[in-house]
Amino acid sequence: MPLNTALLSQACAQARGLAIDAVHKAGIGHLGLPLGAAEIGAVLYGSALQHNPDDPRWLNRDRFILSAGHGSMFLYAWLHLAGYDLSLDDIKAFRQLHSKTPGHPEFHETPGVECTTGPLGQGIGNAVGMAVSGKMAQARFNTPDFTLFDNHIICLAGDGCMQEGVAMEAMSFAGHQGLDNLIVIYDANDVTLDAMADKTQSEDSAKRFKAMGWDVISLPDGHDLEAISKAISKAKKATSGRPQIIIAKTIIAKGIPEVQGTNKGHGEGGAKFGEAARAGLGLPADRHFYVSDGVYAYFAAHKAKLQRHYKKWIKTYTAWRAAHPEKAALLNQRSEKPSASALLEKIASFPADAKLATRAAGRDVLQPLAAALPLFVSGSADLYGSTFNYIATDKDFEKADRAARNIRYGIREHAMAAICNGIAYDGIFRPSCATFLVFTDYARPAMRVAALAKLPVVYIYTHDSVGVGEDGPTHQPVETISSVRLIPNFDVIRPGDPEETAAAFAAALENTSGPTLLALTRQALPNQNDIPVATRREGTLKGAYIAVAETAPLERILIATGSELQHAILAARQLGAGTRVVSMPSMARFDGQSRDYRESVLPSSCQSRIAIEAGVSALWHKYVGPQGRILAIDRFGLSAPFQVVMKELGMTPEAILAAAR
Ligand SMILES: Cc1ncc(C[n+]2csc(CCOP(=O)(O)OP(=O)(O)O)c2C)c(N)n1
Repeated sequence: MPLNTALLSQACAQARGLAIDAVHKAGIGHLGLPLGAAEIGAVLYGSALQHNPDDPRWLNRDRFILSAGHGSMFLYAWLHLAGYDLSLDDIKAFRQLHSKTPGHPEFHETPGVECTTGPLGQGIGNAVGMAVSGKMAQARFNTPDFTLFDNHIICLAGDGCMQEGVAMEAMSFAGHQGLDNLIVIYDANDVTLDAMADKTQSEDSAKRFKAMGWDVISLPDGHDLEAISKAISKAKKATSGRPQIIIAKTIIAKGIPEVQGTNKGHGEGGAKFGEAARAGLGLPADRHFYVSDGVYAYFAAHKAKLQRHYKKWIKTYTAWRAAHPEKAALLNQRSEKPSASALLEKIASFPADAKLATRAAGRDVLQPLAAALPLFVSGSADLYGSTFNYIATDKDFEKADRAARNIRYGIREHAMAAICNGIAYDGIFRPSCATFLVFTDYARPAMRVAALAKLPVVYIYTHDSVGVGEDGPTHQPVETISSVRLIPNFDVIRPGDPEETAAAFAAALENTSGPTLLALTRQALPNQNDIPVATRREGTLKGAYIAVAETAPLERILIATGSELQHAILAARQLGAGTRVVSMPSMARFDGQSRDYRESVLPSSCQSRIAIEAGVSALWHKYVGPQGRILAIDRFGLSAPFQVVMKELGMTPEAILAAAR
């Protein structure tokens, strides 16, 4: 069908008008992208995207990701026109409290918004993650007789995204993996926020993308509806086995002559010329937030057409379910919430005399869990040999094997975390990934978004303290654990022995409303065999529990996590019958328990408390109170064998005894 360019041009003018009016009303926002990329929006939502506005989570929809999240009014205007559940009133409430149109797009808040974006570059990582998820879904669910998944992932990104390291990490990974279900549209308007882009960039982007294994489609006029349509259709039909990037030359803030094509057009600066701009666009002076009947009618007819295609797919899906009930059951598992106690039943208890690092316990625990949860996928940033989270019965995810569940990310921690977010947004597979805990700092921006967007990503981060030993302070996290504990909606679990590790993994997989970080040791720890297995497992699920109970009136409480649990238990034996040991693998889980439970573990009548953890003292004040003592490491570590480092920095039973006395 030929493109209805006359109508789509009107839609562009009206989408521009919605952005001008919304930004003007809010007094803040970004006009540059919604105006500069209006024609791209018109082609996507008016023709190219395979979607159904009435079923925004349709499994086989094209995913559209606005990586340049500051241009949120672009998305809101086109979602409204396309017929999503987003009214003109919602657009009038742009950036207001509890609106469906927040400053930057937020997952869960607006139908049709696939990802929370705004931190530049993240969306490209998310799109790559969705492309991975799409490839896995094709391999696991398409059959010779039925094609369930044939959708594309389309991402709109600007110069800002392209300048970010995470985008280049992710694009390099996508090129290597040959993710040909991925299309990036580069809104190359040569403008960023402060200045023209040539102040800060001069590379030949096309050559760079080609060198990374992408096909580059040049679009010299990103306002030519026919040309945009041809470029997207060429990208969708490409058979090269490579991801596609369309470099679209656009004019930022097109439609506001006073600022267009300059960095003054990026933000709300153009809004003061709004009335003249609206007149220039042919919009009625007396009707703001204007959409013509003709434009609504076009999109209504287009939606009806999309729905015919959708209904055909539903028929295919129904027949597929009947023909492949085992695959259908597997696909259904995506919306099941695993129960930690049921998962723990799959994990045999460790031998009483086991002495192993919690990373090694993690390896043993991961295998039955991966068997129980076939949609669970693993990954490591070139450290499987140390993080031990390879699914042993599975293979490497690669071009020739898209069903495999181990993803080798290379040394790209930030992209790894952003790609995991993409997999999690997609909601079919359950992503986990691994590196050394200290390299949280390389992945943190994406980890923060995971918490904000309530994504159930599991981080299996090992080498969790100065117990790393000889690699020295560059590799020894001290502030890292506490810094992640500070992120809202983020569970951090630092288990102290193999059974606590089993429960930590089960807890992480049970949590489907946010991320969980598992902090695991490099060095071996004894199995705390004097404490019943059930006590350690159930106690870990609660975040903290009484590991060793006092046998006389309570005199003092020792609180420990991870590798320091063993020291607290040894010290308690010497301190006598009035000493209690509390193991606290997860502050967040403990804080979520009832007041009665918390009081039963840490009774307010006992203020004589000592906390010990091989990390900064930061959050421990809350648990030991003003009269308590904290044995912590408020400095960087040391390069030496781990026993020497631990002793030098006071992580010993003797140090606890000295503090107690
Ligand atoms: C990680 C990150 N750094 C900085 C910002 C603030 N910021 C928002 S938009 C922008 C400029 C982006 O330029 P570009 O992608 O070219 O967008 P355009 O000017 O074309 O709208 C900046 C620096 C941000 N959102 N995220």
